[in-house]
Amino acid sequence: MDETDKDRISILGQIKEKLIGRKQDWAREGRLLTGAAANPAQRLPPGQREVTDWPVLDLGIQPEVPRSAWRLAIDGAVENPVTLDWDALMALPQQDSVLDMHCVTQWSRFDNHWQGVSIRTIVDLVRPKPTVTHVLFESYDDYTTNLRLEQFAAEDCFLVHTWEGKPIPRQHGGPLRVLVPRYYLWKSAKWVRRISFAEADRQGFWETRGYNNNADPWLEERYS
Ligand SMILES: Nc1nc2c(c(=O)[nH]1)N[C@H]1C(S)=C(S)[C@@H](COP(=O)(O)O)O[C@H]1N2
Ligand SMILES: [Mo]
Repeated sequence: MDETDKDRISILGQIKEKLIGRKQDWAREGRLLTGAAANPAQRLPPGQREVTDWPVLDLGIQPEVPRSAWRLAIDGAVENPVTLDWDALMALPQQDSVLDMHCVTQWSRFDNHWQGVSIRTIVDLVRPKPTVTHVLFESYDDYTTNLRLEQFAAEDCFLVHTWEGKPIPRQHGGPLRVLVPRYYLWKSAKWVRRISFAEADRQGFWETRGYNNNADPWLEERYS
């Protein structure tokens, strides 16, 4: 491998059309719904079970993004759009957090130790205009997902690069992924390459395929 190969972004794998179709069927059929909402004080949301491994879920494509080639654009309706490279990301204040994950396929994983940059830091850096209502994420595998601004600007939302003291592995979205722990995990974009602040909502990959736009696990907002 020469210098240029080492610094190149490669896209490994193939889109799993069958798996995507099956998940769309689940949404159409309302699979896995218990019909019982719960208070977030109950740690395990309704219809979920705790796992101790960490399942991998994606569209079948796992981009390999070397840190040297990694860039994150944060733009849209903001006063100060930026494109971060790895050094610029690491120069921002770094924080530790311990947060749970809840996947719509029914697994929840507790007490994950993360390191990364708080979304509060990102918001202070780019300064969204007062008219911003939504955020759209775009990833190196062309995955997209969307949130309302107040879901994303919550104090438990982070851009994370380290899990349990080690770099987040490629299959889980390394070098950098979003973590929005209060909502189903499809809202947490892996391999994120662009975060755009917007004055209108634009639905993402699963949101346009029958999955709930809000995605609160305690309200069992699995499907739309
Ligand atoms: N870029 C990207 N992010 C993604 C996905 C994806 O396919 N591509 N899948 C989502 C879904 S459906 C889930 S459940 C979680 C899974 O994260 P994990 O593989 O680290 O468990 O990532 C979310 N973020
Ligand atoms: Mo998922």
